[in-house]
Amino acid sequence: MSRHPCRDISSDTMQPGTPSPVSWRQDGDVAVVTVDHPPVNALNTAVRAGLIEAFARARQDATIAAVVLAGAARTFIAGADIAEMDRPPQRPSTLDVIEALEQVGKPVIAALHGTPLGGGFEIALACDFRLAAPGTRMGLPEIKLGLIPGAGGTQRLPRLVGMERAMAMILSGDPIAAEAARGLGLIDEIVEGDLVAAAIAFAREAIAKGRLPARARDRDEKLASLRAEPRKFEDMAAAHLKRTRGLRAPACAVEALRGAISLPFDEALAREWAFFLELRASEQSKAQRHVFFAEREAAKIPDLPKDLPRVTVATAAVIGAGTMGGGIAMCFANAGIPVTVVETSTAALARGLGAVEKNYRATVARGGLGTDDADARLRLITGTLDIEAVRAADIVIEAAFEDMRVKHDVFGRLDRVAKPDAILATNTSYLDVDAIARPTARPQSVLGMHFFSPANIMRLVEVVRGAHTAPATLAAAVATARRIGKIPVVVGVCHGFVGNRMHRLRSVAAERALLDGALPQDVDAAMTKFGFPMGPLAAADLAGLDISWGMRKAQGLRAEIADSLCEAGRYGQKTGKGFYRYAEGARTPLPDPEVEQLIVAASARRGLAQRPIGADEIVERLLFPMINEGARILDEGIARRASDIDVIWIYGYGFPVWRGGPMFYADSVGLPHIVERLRGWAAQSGEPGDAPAPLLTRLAAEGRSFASLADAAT
Ligand code: 3H9
Repeated sequence: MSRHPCRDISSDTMQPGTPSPVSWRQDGDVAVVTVDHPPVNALNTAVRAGLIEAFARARQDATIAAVVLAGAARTFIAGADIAEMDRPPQRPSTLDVIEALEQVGKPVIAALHGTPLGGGFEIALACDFRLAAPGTRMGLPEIKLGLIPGAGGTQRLPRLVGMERAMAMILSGDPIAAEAARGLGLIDEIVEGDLVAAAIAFAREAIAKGRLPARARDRDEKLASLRAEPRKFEDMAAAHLKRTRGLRAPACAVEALRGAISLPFDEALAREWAFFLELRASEQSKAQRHVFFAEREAAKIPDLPKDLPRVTVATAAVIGAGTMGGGIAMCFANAGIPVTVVETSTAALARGLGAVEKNYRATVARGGLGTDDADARLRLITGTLDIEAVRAADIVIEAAFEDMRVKHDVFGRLDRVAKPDAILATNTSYLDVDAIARPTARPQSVLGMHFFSPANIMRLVEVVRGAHTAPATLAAAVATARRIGKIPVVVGVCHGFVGNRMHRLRSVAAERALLDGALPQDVDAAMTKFGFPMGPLAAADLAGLDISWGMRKAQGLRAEIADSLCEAGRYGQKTGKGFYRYAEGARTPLPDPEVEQLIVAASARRGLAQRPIGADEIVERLLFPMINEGARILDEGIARRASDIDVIWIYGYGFPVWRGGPMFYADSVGLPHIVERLRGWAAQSGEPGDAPAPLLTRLAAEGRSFASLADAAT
């Protein structure tokens, strides 16, 4: 009878005649079991069934004395099949696989390469020995999907490396390199050359020695002392849980880990499994799984010809050494690509490069980078006042002042000096990319690459495809963005593209909520409770209110409250006053009675009656108009997929990943509810722009969701 606790899940039989993704070959008395299920050997039902069959055969076959378990092609097993998780769990489970493995009764050696992750790493932890190829990165990333390890990871890992390391690995989800794993005793040997051949040789030695090490489940030496000092566990857990507000998985991970010191192994395993099933069915994990696939989908541009030449960027140039230009230059240097920064004055160049150096030194001081690494990166960044220096660059990113005349001047010069096949990108956040391309004789080489601030940290890049951008330029820009560690999302040309266009609607809605009676601290508290790391008004204070004021003035627009604040010299944190006040040198927003008076006066001028507004209403009022704009953006083909909009908001604007992004969130709320609310507000305001967008109305009426939409054209 099955020893583990997942007996209740339904059983699935493999389609007869389907070739198994798990192969078996014999090298003398060593069985080599190989998982071959591209692209990453994910543990789907067929892989699990194949592994159980192979382990049973190894147990029964008297000619077999040891087993090597390996992965074909690019990696060992990279975890459970995430795509299967939207369906009910199927037997056999990964726990069944591990039970079969532990019953082999002969040495089982895991031959690890690529990314042994999640369930794949958990299987490896149950093996008797683990060898790894150099460069292997292994770990338990389940937390990033709103899950916890469900196949013994929370029990075997602390037994092998101690609770402190195990908790850090499980709660961060970050993988560790083979060398670090070797240091922790997780890996027996790092093997250069033919990994499987080395594992077979290792197996022969193990057979010759005749004795197996204690299995991970039976080891206790790394946990015994912690049992005597339970306070230590609580302190570790509290430190990890400090920053996980709103998330269920980290709390479950801690509880499952607690089982490793408070319960017998099998009971703790049952508890881990129960948490895993709870999380697997949770809205938070569904949202995070959606984001996992959305992020990968966003990089796909289906209408590009398949046979485009591969462009490799060897050198880059950035025009402008301001905050954005410096940050973008760091992205290239961090990826090992030499980059030239062009400025117009010695002072601006010195200031910009000085800021970059300060940034690297701060990272070194925090322990995030070695001094040698920082120096090497700094050496890759060269400053110049001579635009001729871009001649060698494969990509030029313009990060100059947001003014069309400045952009025209820069692109006119770039056209004269850049090499013929260089990518010419603008980092504009709002301006028309087609207009920016106009002074060049090569609009096919021009596009937008909109980085987010701070550019060296934020992962999003909106890649803006102009009317004349050539497919090869677009593909090369997307590939370059990925190479420098960014998440590129292709968008079309419109004012503010996707992110800032929706963001403007949220700012307008926040203004309206203030005019109707909410206080800045109410708005921000509602949005941080929803899951944003910072409220929109505190974030506006941080960015500087004068920037959007300037833009509104240029467009003849007015924001009653934000403009009144600027007129009173309150530009945000930089002046110590904005929507909030700030103590000298401090960044904590403090409610300010002066602002309250200013809001009441603005509201009275408009003849509005103020009333208290609850947190739920604030969230709806700020998010639903944004979602409505997202529907228009989709309808116009500015974004290709609803999920692309989700990726933009998660990686560019701090939308909580466990809500899945605004469009996924809209689907989870229900589109009819959003349409009803928008209709109500539009009736009150009388503004036609507040009415529900045609696409949103149609989907709601048809009982459909944003997720049901096929690709739109970008
Ligand atoms: C788990 O294991 C729970 C356990 O505790 C079990 C409990 C019982 N499933 O990222 P890439 C696809 S939870 C399905 O572009 P890379 C991906 O969608 C799981 N599909 O490549 C993409 O498809 P497409 C724990 C997966 O080289 C293609 O593979 N494991 C999975 O940049 C290539 O992916 C994880 O969380 C999967 N597990 O990075 C690992 N993984 O080409 C998640 C990938 O159609 N995966 N795909 O777009 C990763 O972190 C990265 O994909 C990996 C490769 C590092 C493996």
